[in-house]
Amino acid sequence: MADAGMLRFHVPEPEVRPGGTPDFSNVTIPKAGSVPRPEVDVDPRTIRDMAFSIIRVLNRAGEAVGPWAGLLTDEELLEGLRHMMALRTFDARMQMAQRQGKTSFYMQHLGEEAVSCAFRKALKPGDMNFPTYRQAGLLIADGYPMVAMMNQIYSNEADPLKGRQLPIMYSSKEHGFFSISGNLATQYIQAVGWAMASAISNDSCIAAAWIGDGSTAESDFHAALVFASTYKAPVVLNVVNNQWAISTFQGIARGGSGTFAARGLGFGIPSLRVDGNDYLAVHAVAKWAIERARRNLGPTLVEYVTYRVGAHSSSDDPSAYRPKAESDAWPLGDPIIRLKNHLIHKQVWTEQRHIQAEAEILETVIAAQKEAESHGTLHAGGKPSTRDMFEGVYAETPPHLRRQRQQAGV
Ligand SMILES: Cc1ncc(C[n+]2csc(CCOP(=O)(O)OP(=O)(O)O)c2C)c(N)n1
Ligand SMILES: [Mg+2]
Repeated sequence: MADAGMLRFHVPEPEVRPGGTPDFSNVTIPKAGSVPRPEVDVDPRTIRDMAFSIIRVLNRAGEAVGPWAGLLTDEELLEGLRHMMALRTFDARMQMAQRQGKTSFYMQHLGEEAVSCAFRKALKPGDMNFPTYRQAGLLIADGYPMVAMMNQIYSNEADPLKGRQLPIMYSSKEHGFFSISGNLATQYIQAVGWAMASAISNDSCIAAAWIGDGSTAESDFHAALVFASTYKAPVVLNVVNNQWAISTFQGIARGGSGTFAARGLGFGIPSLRVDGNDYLAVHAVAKWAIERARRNLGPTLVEYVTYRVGAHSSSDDPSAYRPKAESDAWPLGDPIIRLKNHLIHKQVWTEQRHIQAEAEILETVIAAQKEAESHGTLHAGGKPSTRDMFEGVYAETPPHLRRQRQQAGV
């Protein structure tokens, strides 16, 4: 039969599978400092190529170079390093707590710490994030107590969310962290709506939407872009491309668009790609996008190019779908090591002080964990009251819930 009559469709496949040799030669990495920094009121049509490049500040020698460098003081950089180290240590302890049965579920940020930690420092109090489950750095870098996060993970008697949410789905209005939803992408359109509401009420607070590469396949992502571009909403549209969506590689959700940032171009939204493992670059690009929102210049789409080094969650085993050494081959390195090397290069940090800081941070995290565990863990100690299930949900309890509450005797 003639080939012309045979219809086909295409299923993208990752370059390498378990057992193969990791290969990222298809990921083009521009030199640090090589991407220009346009004015924030630039005509979006003139910067379309930025959706296909990668803004980078830290070079291999640990120097900060180019037009996006120089925004942070040494003190701010040292603080950033501590935030990322704290998040990594917190993750390791909580992952272990999950294995010990103290919580049912955990999700790590390994390799992606710079994205949420650096972005938070570019925001102002009152700004609102609409995060996914992989942005706990927004809380840590804003000084939200680790004990409160652990109480939530343990669903114990001090859980601020009273056991109503899956572990790690934090919520804190005071810290600009909107309740996480397990239904992926719903938060993206909510962020745009919140930003529009902020403008309607003549406020000065902006919104930040967060989504993973895989979840951009959802309709909500596209609907959010329509609203954001049409109404020039004061929102930053963040896409964290960590190469994987559980076992699905990023090529599936990206499809033919070349990059995730390029998705914004069809909407006339300025769209940038940034090295997600470069604390300085993430912060600089976040500042640029946030200033655009604050100055009523409209939305910006930012793709953070990073790599999910850990498993998707405590329920996942990545050795089933990708080579074990793939993370070692990732060409953008590790965000903590890169910032550490930069600070050592600047002579404001040493290997010795780094080791000491690791020990101090571990001690702080263990102390927080002890305190949280004194309020209970999944199967032991204090629990939220059954009563909490009925309270704080409706202004007036509907009759069927009143009946259920009576039956439960609470
Ligand atoms: C609407 C919806 N579809 C599917 C899922 C199941 N699910 C949970 S996480 C996930 C992968 C998301 O990947 P990505 O958006 O790349 O974020 P990452 O986990 O890599 O940070 C999927 C498919 C879900 N929670 N919600
Ligand atoms: Mg992903």
